Amino acid sequence: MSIDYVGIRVHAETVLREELRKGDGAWEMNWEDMRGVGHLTPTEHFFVHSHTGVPEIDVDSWTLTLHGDGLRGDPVTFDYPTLREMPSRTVTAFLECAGNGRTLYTSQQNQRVSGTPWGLGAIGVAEWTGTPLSLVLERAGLRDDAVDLLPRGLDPAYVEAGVDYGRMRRPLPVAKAMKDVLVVWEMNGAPLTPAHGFPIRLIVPDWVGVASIKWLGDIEVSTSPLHSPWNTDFYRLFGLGFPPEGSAPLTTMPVKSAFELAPGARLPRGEEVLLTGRSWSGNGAIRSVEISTDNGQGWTPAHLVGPRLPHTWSQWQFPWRPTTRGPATLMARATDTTGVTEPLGSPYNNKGYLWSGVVRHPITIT
Ligand SMILES: Nc1nc2c(c(=O)[nH]1)N[C@H]1C(S)=C(S)[C@@H](COP(=O)(O)O)O[C@H]1N2
Ligand SMILES: [Mo]
Repeated sequence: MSIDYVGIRVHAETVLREELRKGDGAWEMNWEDMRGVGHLTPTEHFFVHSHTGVPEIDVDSWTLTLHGDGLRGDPVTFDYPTLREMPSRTVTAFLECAGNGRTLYTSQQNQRVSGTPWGLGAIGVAEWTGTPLSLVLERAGLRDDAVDLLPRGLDPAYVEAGVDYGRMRRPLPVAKAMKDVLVVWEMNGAPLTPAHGFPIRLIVPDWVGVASIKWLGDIEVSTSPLHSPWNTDFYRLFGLGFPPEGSAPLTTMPVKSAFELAPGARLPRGEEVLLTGRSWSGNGAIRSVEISTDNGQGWTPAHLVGPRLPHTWSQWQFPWRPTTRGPATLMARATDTTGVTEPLGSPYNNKGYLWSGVVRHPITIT
């Protein structure tokens, strides 16, 4: 089924699946659905994380306004056709929620955390097409002494426990904005779907997903540091071992690995299976991946296939013949080009952000 949405045909499923599964505007990718699929996550499988609801935006009257003391002059407004005529770039990049893997704090470390109960599927890789934010900022008259931006979404205000936090907005340093942030209108070769931010969103490569503001409406440009609840109250590490105000605001996503296999999958004894999966890191490309089928006693290199590039995942394969019936645990650990390897555990923080430990993937040999 498809429906007409402000002149663009999209799968109704893409809009409606937001209501499904995790509730609360959260929809998770199933890792087993990525097996045999190629490098990109098909849009209909891509995870969705929306804090309030999907705004209905009329693209003909939609505009993006840049304003603030970090501009040389008055506010500058861009409409949709103007943006789309700017020089464009297509980048393959992962987008991952800061809370991806949150349930592992509880299942593997017996710790209590709060937030959307993601497994490992709050990640996807897409081809994003848009114009560099640096060009938009230059056209708007960016001052040399501007330090922070505050991109803001057009979705309704976020209200939690009776507190109105206002519309989604998270400070973004000018240095990151000038480096590699894209003002995006296409995902996997098609206009953004409503769930993923139509008509325009940011993509902030390698950083926590919350930085990639959807349904972009305006950007404050400032010569002094900016704050919003999304870099003060949320998206910092809180808990024992962290200062009362939390860690520094979260930026880069840590290295992770996942099998393209359902948790609890059943594999036949004595038959060779090709285990497949993907590893990624916000620090850079993946250098190597190792697999353990015996609870982490022995580790054997997996075979990396396809591109090994920064900002995206690397796919890998590992042929394996299980020999003993019963429950078993598969583990994969990757090392990125900065030399960081997934440790066995992840440092606790009470909102369960930035899971970074090796995942114990339960299976049964039959
Ligand atoms: N305006 C707006 N932007 C947003 C959000 C939101 O709720 N509103 N959610 C953020 C979070 S927490 C994540 S993880 C990503 C998810 O993007 P996706 O739904 O396209 O996968 O969007 C980010 N951008
Ligand atoms: Mo998120």
